[in-house]
Amino acid sequence: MLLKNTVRFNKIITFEEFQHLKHDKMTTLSSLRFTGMALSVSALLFTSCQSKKAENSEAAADTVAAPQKKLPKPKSEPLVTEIYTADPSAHVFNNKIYVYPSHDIESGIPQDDLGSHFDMKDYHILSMDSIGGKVTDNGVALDIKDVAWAGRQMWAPDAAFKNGKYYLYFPAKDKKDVFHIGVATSTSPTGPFKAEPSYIPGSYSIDPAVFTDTDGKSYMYFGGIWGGGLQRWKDGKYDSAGSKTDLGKDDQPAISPRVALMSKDMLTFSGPVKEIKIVDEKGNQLLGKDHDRRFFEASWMHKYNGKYYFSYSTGDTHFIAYGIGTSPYGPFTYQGVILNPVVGWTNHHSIVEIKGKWYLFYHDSVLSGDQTHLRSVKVTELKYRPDGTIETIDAYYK
Ligand code: FUB
Repeated sequence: MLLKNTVRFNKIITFEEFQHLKHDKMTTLSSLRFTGMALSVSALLFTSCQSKKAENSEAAADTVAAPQKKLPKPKSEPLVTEIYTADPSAHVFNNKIYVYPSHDIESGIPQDDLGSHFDMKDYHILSMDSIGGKVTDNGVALDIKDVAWAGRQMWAPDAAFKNGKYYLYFPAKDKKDVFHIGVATSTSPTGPFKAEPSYIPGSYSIDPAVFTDTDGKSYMYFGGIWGGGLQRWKDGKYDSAGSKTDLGKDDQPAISPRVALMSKDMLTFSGPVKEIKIVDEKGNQLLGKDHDRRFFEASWMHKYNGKYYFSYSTGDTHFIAYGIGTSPYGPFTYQGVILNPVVGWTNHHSIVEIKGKWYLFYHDSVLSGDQTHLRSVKVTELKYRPDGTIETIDAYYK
């Protein structure tokens, strides 16, 4: 009933207006539409007292905005189109490429700032022999009904190979509706995976990314603010009355992503969870108000020429940004943007070297007509400049 009382408006805005809007709330930003040089905004206004006539004329718009006309022309196509996929974590195991994505579905949950509309229930793993080659969807690898501790929302996963086993790491809300990170194992990279009875002790929030260094040590990077709830975790303790967004302290250091050393069996953390510092060129931590650069979610770690590259999404400003450091624990000095905003609210990626070339796996919502919770995984080449910085990628033709 609430969403049937919906009024939609369209407007052409200037680039400056767009920059301003980028800092607005999720519910408005998710409906941004790009139209070449101009940008079209389709926003939803919720009212509870529209006339009967208005209710009838908008009856078709009672879940999410219908796919709308002009979207920018993408440079890459979805890896698969039979299902919606997002949050791709790509790996090469035994010379084959595996992508561990979220499996987006339409479950009818209305959109909100906590991401309740991302109501995923299982994982499918994609595989291919080469970039541009045939992509196989290997079916359900893990279903939420087979995870004893999980209540809802299977979000962005990652995977690792060690000890002759494959490990699938995944965030989900527990039965008390708080995000933690689980692990499941398999003898095959495509599953099926068997989940451990409980989540990883000491784990919390979302978006695990597991990186194995050249010395064989593995680390999990994790965390996400707003719906991911990282702002509610201080010193490993959960504050159920905490903020729904961030700390609300613009001039204090922004909330930090987390890292933990993995145990040898890859099932637990073997050291304390640590905070990661992302700093500017003067060594000062990025501040809460620095929405264009501060960490929001979607951690990824890769190593290039002996340096550690920590990349992440800036969330409400929609960039994939990165910093470089000399230790897997940071600090990481902010360098710039790897991927400009894509169609859809979220931006999430992974970076992997395949046969001597580097690739960025990412997602957007072009295939679903800009429905922000129905995304598709894509891939494009990533290039380094001679000084080791990364060339910014734009996923669309101008
Ligand atoms: O897919 C659900 C959430 O959206 C992920 O966990 C975030 O990184 C964002 O992509």
